Amino acid sequence: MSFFDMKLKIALQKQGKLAEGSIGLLRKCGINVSNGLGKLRAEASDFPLEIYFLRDDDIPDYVADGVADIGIIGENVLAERPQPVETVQKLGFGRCRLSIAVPKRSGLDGVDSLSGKKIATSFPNILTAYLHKNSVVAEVHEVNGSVEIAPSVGLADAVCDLVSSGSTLFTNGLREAHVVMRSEAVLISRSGLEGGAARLLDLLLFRIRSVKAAEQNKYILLNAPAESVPNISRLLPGMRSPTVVPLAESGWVSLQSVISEHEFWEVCDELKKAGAEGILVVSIDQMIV
Ligand code: PRT
Ligand code: ZN
Repeated sequence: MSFFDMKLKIALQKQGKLAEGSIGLLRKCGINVSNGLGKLRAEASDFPLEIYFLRDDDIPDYVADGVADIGIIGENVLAERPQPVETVQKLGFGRCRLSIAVPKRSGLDGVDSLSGKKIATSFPNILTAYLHKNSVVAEVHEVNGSVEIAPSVGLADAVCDLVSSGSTLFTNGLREAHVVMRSEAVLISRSGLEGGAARLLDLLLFRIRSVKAAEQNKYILLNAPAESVPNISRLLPGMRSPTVVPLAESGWVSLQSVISEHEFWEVCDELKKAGAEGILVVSIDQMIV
């Protein structure tokens, strides 16, 4: 098969917390996927990509076995059940933490207080390693799903589960006591991917990194007196240096640059003190660095 007939095969979660973010990321990379209801396989129209929709837990197996070349999963899945795959890129969505939570009025608190207790979890390996590291001997009770109800039905004293907003814990009368690990969505690939698939992965990674760089940065435009350009340039160095264009009103310029989102708020006051006016901050779609 020639390089031009090849397709990179990616495994994505069919339904759940990562499904929307995964398709959304591809869309931002200019790759559109029609995920018809109930479909298990789809093709992208504008990139040589074949998509398999699977349960998230099955994705590392499919990638390790070579059925798919790459996949998107939460880091927690691999941490629980390591597989011979490589993590090639953190993706910045699907952020959550795996935490030990205890009933609000249980009196349980420090890690030591878990000694001899029963903890329900879908992540027995990660939890066992965490307890071992903290020299705590507790009973790890594996459950699949609805972990948060285990204490109220008398199945366990505490839970170890994924948390994002914390509202599930709250509504079940639980309090987050210890963060065991933090996780986000990652792109994984089969170890030793080579040939056409490796080249297509490089092309895809280039797009993903451009999208991620763009998400972390803003395009900024402002007006300022010409004499303040050196000062403002120091605050907004941009990718090389800011663009400076004269305004129709003499003695004034428009200054344009790129700045990381969090830095913007840090320098905003200083920009104003340096004489900046009419500051516009604009989102960037792609950023080729
Ligand atoms: O059917 P399939 O097996 O594919 O789905 P699943 O039910 O196993 O997975 P899913 O969709 O729940 O999670 C997929 C991945 O999303 C996880 O492996 C994590 O990496 C990531 N992720 C991010 C989360 C959450 N946030 C999350 N909040 N996974 C699960 N949750 C659940 C958590 O288990 C709890 O029930 O959401 C609830 C807590 O949410 P909050 O907002 O109330 O704290
Ligand atoms: Zn799952």
